[in-house]
Amino acid sequence: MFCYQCQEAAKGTGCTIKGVCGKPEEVANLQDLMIYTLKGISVVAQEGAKADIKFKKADHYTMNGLFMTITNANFDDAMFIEKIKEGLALREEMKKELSDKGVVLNDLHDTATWSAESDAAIKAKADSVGVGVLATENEDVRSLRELIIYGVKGMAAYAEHAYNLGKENDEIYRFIAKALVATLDDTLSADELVALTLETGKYGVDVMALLDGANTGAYGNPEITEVNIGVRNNPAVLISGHDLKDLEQLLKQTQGSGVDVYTHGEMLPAHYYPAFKKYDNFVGNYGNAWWKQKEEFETFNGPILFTTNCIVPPKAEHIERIYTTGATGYPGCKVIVADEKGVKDFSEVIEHAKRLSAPTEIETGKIVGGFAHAQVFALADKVVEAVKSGAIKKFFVMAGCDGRMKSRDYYTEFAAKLPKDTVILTAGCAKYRYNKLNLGDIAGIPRVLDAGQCNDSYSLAVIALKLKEVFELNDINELPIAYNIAWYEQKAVIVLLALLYLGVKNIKLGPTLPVFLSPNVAKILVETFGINGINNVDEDLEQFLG
Ligand code: FSO
Ligand code: SF4
Repeated sequence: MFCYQCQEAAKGTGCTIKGVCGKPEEVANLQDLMIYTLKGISVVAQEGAKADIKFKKADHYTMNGLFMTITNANFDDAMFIEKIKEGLALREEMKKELSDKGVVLNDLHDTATWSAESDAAIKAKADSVGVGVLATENEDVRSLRELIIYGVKGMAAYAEHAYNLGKENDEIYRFIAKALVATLDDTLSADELVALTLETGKYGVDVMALLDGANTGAYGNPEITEVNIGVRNNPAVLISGHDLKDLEQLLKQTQGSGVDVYTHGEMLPAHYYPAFKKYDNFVGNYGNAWWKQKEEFETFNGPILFTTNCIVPPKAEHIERIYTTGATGYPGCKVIVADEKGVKDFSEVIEHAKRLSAPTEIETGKIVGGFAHAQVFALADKVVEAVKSGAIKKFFVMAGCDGRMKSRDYYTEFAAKLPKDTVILTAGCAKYRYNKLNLGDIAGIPRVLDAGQCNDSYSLAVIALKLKEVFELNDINELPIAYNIAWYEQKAVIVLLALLYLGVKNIKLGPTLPVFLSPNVAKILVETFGINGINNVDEDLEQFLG
């Protein structure tokens, strides 16, 4: 195996024996074969596109397959083998349809022609492509190809949440296919791949806008909300991940059952949506960011439902109360599959909760959030006034991911040391590094404004663009907004590319720069966009405020 797609890649170079995330070699290789298969399907889909033939099934298959390979989403080798078999059959169906319509397919790449009947043959193929990343010898080309693939993985994840709410954008699917095929093209120059990277960012903006519209269209605009972090004395289900449609179905099905529902990790912002407030068993948020789940699942006592990453390989005794759905999976954990109408039956999870104890309290109190674009626009007068009067000197966008590395203590320290006339704009699980610090408020505006999940970084961009308009500036970079972003996995990659596409400069990215950036590609990002790594809190504060 060779994997270097996340911030925790071993030794700052890549995982080669087993993932730091817990991904075994066999699964890593199958994930690479999954991507290989998706490239082949995209090759055929592209041929179809030339003849104006669309393959809706392939669009959805590709979206889900990409999502399954995101860090901490799916550790189940059997699920990958099934999915790959499904993909090979789909690819052959697509070819048949094309040939029936008179499209001649010549000289197809191996990704579009390989086949395997048995599980053993699939595993053998997986082992042969399992270091596929390194097969691209030129390190700059490899770096750009992988940067594009990781961006597209994040894009697919967001597209799938929107799709679950009935919202799609065919152009996004077309781009995903185009991008995957481009990573097979040895004739593309580094400059062309750089251009494609920026184009990935454009579709990153589009997909986040699509998901924002899907979420707010279905559940209303997030509004200022106090979220309880304590517990009640009923049995309960803990729901994690980002999928609001899954949450809605769980809430409906738990009504009147005596079972409560709590959010974990990235599901916290669900509390900000008006539509979920009517459920009186939707009690609060339990615990912190994804990487603390082992301890927190121990004390939660009830069943846990994963709707997306981040899954940490569970303790053996927790496996029987962990359920997965959507793109997620872990060997031994029950999978809840949707029917053709997208309906999921969570009765087994709810019945399971009834047999177990109520959660053990680990903290008490409340956290405040709900500052997505509409809520901030509603407060715009107050915010603009505070900036004009000098009460707010600067905003710090501290969006992104949390992670287990000690070096991330930096973000807690940075938030705590920020001058009192600054405001943090956050989104994603990065917020858990400082959302319980009680940083106070400025004239009634909390000093930590949480817009929501990592995809709601879109809101932060919309807010910045609005402020640019209000202050009549020519460039988004003239605003008193600084960017100190933490990344972990591939959704953060698409968020970053989206910000670059919108023209945001001088982003500080940490706790370490992606190891998949070759020195030359990193240099381009530094020179073109001013991207830079973190140093230490005091020096960085001086650089930002100086
Ligand atoms: Fe966090 Fe995990 Fe949302 Fe990521 S839960 S790390 S960027 O999956 O998706 O912010
Ligand atoms: Fe390593 Fe990250 Fe890949 Fe897991 S996802 S194998 S931790 S680089």
